[in-house]
Amino acid sequence: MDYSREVEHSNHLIIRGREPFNAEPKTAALVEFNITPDELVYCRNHGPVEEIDDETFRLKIYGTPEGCTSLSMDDLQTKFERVQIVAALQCAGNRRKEMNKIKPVNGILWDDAVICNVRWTGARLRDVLLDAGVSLEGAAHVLFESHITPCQDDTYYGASIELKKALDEEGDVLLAYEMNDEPLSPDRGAPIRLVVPGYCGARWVKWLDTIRVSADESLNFYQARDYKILPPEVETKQAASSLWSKYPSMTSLPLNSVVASTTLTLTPSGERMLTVKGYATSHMSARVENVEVSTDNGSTWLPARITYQEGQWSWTLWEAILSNVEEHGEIVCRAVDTAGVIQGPECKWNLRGVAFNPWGRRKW
Ligand SMILES: Nc1nc2c(c(=O)[nH]1)N[C@H]1C(S)=C(S)[C@@H](COP(=O)(O)O)O[C@H]1N2
Ligand SMILES: [Mo]
Repeated sequence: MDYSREVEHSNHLIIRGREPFNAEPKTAALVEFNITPDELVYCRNHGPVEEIDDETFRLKIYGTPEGCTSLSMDDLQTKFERVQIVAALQCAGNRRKEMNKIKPVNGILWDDAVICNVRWTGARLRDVLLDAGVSLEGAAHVLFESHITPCQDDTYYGASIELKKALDEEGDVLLAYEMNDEPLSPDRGAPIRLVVPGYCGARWVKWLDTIRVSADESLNFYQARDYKILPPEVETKQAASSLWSKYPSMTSLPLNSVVASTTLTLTPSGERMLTVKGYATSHMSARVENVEVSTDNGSTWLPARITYQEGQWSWTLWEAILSNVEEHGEIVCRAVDTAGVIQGPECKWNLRGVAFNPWGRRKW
């Protein structure tokens, strides 16, 4: 693959791979911001990151009365309502390094910072599909493709979501052209990236150039033969090869929480205080309602204070201040959602190391 036109990346990230460029920030730095600044947003790529000329760029939409319609960036930015939403973007492989300790998994050994929370601006996918007059007869899925840049495992990067999510007025699926009120950077998929609030990062196609509707899901590698939770007994790539089609592709990630930082301080009277910070995310069917922490491995829990949550799709930031703690110990955290689901202490192993969500843990 040709990486000669690769753009420069943020130097605030820990590099997990150079070609393709894969990197994440330090988790402790990440949770200091409600809205993640661009230089702390992780980069997850299956191919080179290139700069696309947005003057000549056109987004193709198939299935219109003409067969295919194409939109320029100007069309997208002026003909459709400009919609802004705050949404967390999280890679399905977040926390993979921890799952790898149970038994080796396939994939980049990500720590727990392959997540960000930013403000996206763009046109609603719904508005664009309806305006283009796409025939929805027999359709159940919307397919997204990026042919502009190459990728590792297929001839193009592709994904799909259910038509229902795409057309849902509250689904907030966007064709985004700005992040944090700035035009998208090449790293974020400029000029257009799909934003699917509540779904794992793999569906948020960057450098999006083609949209179509279909009765079936995308057959692209990243939809059909990756990003799936295989049962624990599937232990090798070879065993997995004939099984991918039997398991559903991932949509929303499960309830999760992570301890991002611990700071020990001494009060004037010599008492040790521990400040603990972290983030939590929920499955899209609910919101994080509260987060609890424990210094005795879950025998007793104390409530953390939620310091940030915004709209329907943001992450949740939390903080807990514990007094009179030992000099060293381990803090664990768990999230509870509005549907009453409590994050559990363990999570089953799976070959691709996705959706890892046991209690968060950090030693101090
Ligand atoms: N075209 C394209 N889109 C893509 C990818 C990719 O490799 N190519 N990676 C996906 C994955 S797995 C994730 S987690 C997110 C990462 O987005 P980011 O690099 O902006 O953080 O983009 C998704 N969209
Ligand atoms: Mo991902």
